[in-house]
Amino acid sequence: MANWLRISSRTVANHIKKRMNKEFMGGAVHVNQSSGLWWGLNRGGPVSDRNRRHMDPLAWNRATLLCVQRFKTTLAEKQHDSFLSSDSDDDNQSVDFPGGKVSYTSEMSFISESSQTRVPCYRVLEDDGDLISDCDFQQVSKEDAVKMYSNMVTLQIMDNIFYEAQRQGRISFYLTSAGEEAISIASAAALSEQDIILPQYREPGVLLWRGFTLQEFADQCFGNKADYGKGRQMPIHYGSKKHNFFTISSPIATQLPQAAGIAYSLKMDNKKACVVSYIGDGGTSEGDFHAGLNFAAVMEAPVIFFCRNNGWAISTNVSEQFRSDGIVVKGRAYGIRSIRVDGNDALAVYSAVSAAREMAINEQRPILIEALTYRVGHHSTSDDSTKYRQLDEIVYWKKARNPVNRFRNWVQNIGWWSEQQEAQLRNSVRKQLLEAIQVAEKTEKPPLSELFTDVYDHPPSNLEEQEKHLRETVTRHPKDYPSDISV
Ligand SMILES: Cc1ncc(C[n+]2csc(CCOP(=O)(O)OP(=O)(O)O)c2C)c(N)n1
Ligand SMILES: [Mg+2]
Repeated sequence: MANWLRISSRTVANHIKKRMNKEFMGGAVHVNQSSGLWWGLNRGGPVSDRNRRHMDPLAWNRATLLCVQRFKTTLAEKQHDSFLSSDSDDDNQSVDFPGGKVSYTSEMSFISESSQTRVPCYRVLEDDGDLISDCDFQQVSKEDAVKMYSNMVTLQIMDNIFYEAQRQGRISFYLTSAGEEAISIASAAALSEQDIILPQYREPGVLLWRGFTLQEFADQCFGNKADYGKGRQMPIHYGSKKHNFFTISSPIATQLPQAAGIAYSLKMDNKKACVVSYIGDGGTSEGDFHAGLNFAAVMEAPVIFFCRNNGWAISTNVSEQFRSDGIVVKGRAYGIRSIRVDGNDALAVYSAVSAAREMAINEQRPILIEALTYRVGHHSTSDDSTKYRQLDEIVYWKKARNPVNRFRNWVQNIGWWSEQQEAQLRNSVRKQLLEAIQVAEKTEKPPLSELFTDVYDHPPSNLEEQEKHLRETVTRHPKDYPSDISV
């Protein structure tokens, strides 16, 4: 990660193209150009039809049946019977414990803390957008590919404009998806609207894909009376019942055990849908990450845990966050099928999520996806990331490994996108956003009374006291509060 940008981004991209080992935060990872599925490795061999262009998740599932095992608790009486009757060689090699039979060994050997090679990273597109030959991927329709790319550009412009609005003091806070646009949008594209989303906070792209309007984003960020949260949450805490998108909650990882529970309810109702819960690399250090994965595995709940490993948890680098080979290896510890994917490759993310969704629903099981990527922006508007990381590192990811440029090259190379469309899209989105911001800014704030509703049926006396106190304060210091708040 040293000499980041002494050479031009194009040179860097070409240089990288020639290398099989890609740099991600936390070390180099071998890039797997075929199926690359971690669970694929478990079943004892590569995909037989290497030229297969269109993935057939069901066929893959059939191929994995051998490794789908659940260790059964041994009944005491069975243990006793087998102890009395057993004389086969096989039985001499293994021994029963609660949880099932295990083989034994007289050799004292500890399991190594890591394997010799890192789990490979599945990718479909080269850094310059060229399709890797002979790779397995889920074909995307022209309509969806154009929508994916248009949404990525929209997200970029939305981030720039809202970020500037925060710098101008018009909104109190903002957080961008820069560098991670492919993750939220390509994963959303691979899902059905019925799938339930439990986000962390860097996934507005999922909402964009599902049709949340720029006005709805602006209303939430400005906390006006059109905001579904009634102005009670910080900006970027979006939520939409209509789009099956749970409202973002600031405490990290709380969404994971909730996701396991919601997925279990889908299972009980025999729904053909799954839950998708996003989490950052930092979030995996929370107890809720482990509780969520364990619950989902034991209950065989149809949930995709999608970890965006972007190298940083605010100022904490992944090397200080965990000692393991990232997140993907943690799946196996919980009995969860897992894959590592290049999060800056929209086609790889789309393909992996499509396959994961099929498996989660058809086999009723959780799946873990670790997407390797990089947070190009500051953590939020409350952060200055140049205080703890090199500027040339940021520039390298922004230019040489940019997921939006990479996908654009692909759609443009196959003739689905043009320079003219690009210019039109950028102009139109920018105009729509500026209008949305103006409308949101002018829209009244929710009445003060709304601050105290929707939690208690009958508000307790201390809350009533606080409400009275707040009204008095606003009346006494009108200059310190927005003039359009009705007291
Ligand atoms: C339970 C909890 N602990 C700490 C925080 C403060 N906090 C907010 S974001 C963050 C870092 C999260 O990093 P990561 O999960 O990698 O997500 P990223 O910001 O990189 O997308 C922390 C520690 C919090 N919100 N909740
Ligand atoms: Mg992170």
